[in-house]
Amino acid sequence: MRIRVCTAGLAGLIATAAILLLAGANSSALKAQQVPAASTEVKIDNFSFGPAAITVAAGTTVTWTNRDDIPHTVVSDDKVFKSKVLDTDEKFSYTFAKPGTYPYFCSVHPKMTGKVIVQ
Ligand SMILES: [Cu+2]
Repeated sequence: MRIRVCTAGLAGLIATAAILLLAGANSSALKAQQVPAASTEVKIDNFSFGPAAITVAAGTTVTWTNRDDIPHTVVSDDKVFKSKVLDTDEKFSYTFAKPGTYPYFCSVHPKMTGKVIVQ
């Protein structure tokens, strides 16, 4: 599952790069436009967040999906975001507007930790 997500993210980056290259010398107008809102996924499986640490651009929406057969939560150390208890296949999303480092954990299993770095 992690590989599929990473591949999708890479494909998006390649597509973006290709568009910028195709735009050529007159790319300034294109660059002035905002890139569509990005999103990325974190899987919760086997009592861990995968990837445990991700780096995203400001404005990115991160979606956590519980692939475990155990309930988990996604709770920011600094109380920036807090999911309800996620049962199997339930999701939680949060959009990171501001740059910073956002450590988080599972309140059911506090040894489960991860972080989102927003640039
Ligand atoms: Cu948990």
